Amino acid sequence: MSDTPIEVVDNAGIVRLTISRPKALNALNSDVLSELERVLAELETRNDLRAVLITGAGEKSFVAGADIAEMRGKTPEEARAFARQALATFKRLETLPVPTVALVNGFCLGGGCELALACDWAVASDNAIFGQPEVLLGVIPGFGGTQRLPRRVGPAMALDLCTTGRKIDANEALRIGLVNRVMPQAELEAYAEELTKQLGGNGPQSVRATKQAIHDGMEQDLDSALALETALFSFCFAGDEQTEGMSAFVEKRKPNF
Ligand code: CO8
Repeated sequence: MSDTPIEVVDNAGIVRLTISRPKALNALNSDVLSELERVLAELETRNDLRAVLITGAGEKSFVAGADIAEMRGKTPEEARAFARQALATFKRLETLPVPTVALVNGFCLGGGCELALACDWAVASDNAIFGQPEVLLGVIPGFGGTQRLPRRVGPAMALDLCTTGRKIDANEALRIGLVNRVMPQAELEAYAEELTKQLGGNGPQSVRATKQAIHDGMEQDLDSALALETALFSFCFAGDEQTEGMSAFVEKRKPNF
């Protein structure tokens, strides 16, 4: 087990974060959340950031939830503070200006599923297990699950998962739109590397603008959101990236972003 609960590997702006508490199946305790928030606060200031991938150490678990042992004795006030700490951290992840990818092996439960929901992409191995089992513990999802899950999979399926606490496999997660891709475990790493390379290789300004248009637009009425799209679309014509992308097409070569 590493000394720090978050391992950071930076490959020219494509950053891989690994939550590393394998003995507790990478469960999120206050230390992990504080460290994750610190790392994300640094990343959000970086202009050279291209894509962020987040995963859990080992092949058995992405994140098996919030740390139940730590939560067990909390008062309502302490529980609120813990939930707020996680919500603030996940918001930082969600609003990073670049694409974020949850790379899910094994258990992705409770706060782990909520962590994946705060990412733009989720790619899972065929051994992945998803669920919001909080009702089995006498609580409800507290790290955004009651709000991000229905936005991702619709209210009927979110109510199904959150009120039964049942676990679903990777293929059901794919079918309901909780994840984007499912891979045999042996192929997942190579796929995720290829995906982040592809995301990182596209025009960084246009990728950031796309994320902003979709995320911010989803919070607005349609006319305002379309106006936002137009503003961001025209903004793309103010930099070098559009000139390079369109010139490369006309000159029958690959763009150099
Ligand atoms: N918290 C703390 N420790 C955990 C957790 C967890 N969420 N999950 C697993 N562990 C620990 C186990 O206690 C065990 O430790 P030890 O070896 O010291 O006994 C170790 O990880 C290995 O786990 P198991 O022996 O249980 O492994 P199995 O393969 O038998 O089972 C499971 C794996 C099915 C994943 C099982 O561990 C399990 O059910 N874990 C709990 C899953 C869960 O309920 N997650 C949701 C937690 S609640 C939540 O996330 C709510 C978020 C919002 C909170 C709001 C804050 C106030």
